[in-house]
Amino acid sequence: MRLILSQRAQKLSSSAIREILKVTERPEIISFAGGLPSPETFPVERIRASTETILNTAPMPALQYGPTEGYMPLREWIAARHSTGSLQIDPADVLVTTGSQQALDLLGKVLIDPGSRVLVETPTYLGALQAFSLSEPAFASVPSDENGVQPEMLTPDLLNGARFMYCLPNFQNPTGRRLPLARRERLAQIATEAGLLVVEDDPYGALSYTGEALPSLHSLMPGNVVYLGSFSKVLTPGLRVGYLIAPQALHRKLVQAKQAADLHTPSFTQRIVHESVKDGFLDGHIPKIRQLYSQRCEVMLAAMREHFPKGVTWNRPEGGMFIWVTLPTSVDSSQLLEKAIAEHVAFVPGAPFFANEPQKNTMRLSFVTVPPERIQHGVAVLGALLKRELS
Ligand code: N5F
Repeated sequence: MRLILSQRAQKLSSSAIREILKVTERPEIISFAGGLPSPETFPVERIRASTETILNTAPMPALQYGPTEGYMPLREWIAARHSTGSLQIDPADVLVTTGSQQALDLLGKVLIDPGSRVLVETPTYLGALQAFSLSEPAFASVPSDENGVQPEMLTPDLLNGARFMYCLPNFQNPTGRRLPLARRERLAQIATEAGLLVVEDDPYGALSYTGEALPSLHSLMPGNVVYLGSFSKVLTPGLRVGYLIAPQALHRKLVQAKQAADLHTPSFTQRIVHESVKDGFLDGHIPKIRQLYSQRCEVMLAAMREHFPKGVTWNRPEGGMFIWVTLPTSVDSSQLLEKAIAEHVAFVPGAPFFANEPQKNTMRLSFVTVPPERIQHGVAVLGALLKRELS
């Protein structure tokens, strides 16, 4: 066979996370690598009951092909969930996707030409960089600090010709940071004035440890935003149900791209999600997830204070699943990872999260799937390793 790959395929590379996940499947490894939600939070009984109800009451449509746009009762539920006093969302603007990862893929396909400027945070979710990269954009990194993207840095030069800006305002992957209200408002003002489309990716928004939420960019400038949501981090990722909310002109194109990609997200899993959430289940369930994650976050922060040497810094997340660590510039975290894996601890090196100019001395730690004693042990191992590196 003569295999001639497209130029696009030749440029493809594997997600650093997915590669590391292969290693971390080994039971002896303490993994701070995956952005996997904690399986302890999966509502197995609820999903079993929903599945039975569906198979008893509506087996045929659940097992049949369905519309590309998604299962209408679920679209209605999503629209109602994201409507606020001032913002009423039309279910027609909702598109159910196969995880929000698919929304990223579809957006790349319909918005990016080779060389198109796409604005991203520094750093940003590597799965989005991977999805957009297939369409060969020119990424422009918007300067960001520990509070997130800096709207004032969106100069006319940077905005010029940008197809969209990809933004993660809540408990960002990979840094765990949350964009303060004043920056959200300023960003909304600048984007509206410039006519800039903003892609707001929000899988972690519900996981605020105190439960207190900030207004979404979508609510501040609905005409300018595509909002991406997901059931992965509040219900279960294995059902692969996410969604986007987009203005109609863009929505139509995304539907066409999805027709080509997978016809529709499985009828069965959409109905399981809907049956599980329709009676307010998440309002009781999400606080349990928040409590577990905030406890584990505290355990990791305390262990880091105890074991990490001087010169290593990190943030204190107010929600979500990640802590972002900055090491002295002499340490390359991908080399550190090899040594850590030899000692049965894994994390994700920071470099792949940068679209340009990777900061190799950074790493992402996820604390949510690891029980407290193993968090303490894993952090102690990393701390000892770092002390050796820096001595
Ligand atoms: O909705 P879903 O499950 O497709 O989630 C995709 C996604 C979209 N946007 C952001 C910001 C995300 O963090 C994710 C999921 N991220 C996980 C991570 O670790 O970064 C995915 C890890 C799971 C894996 O690659 O197996």
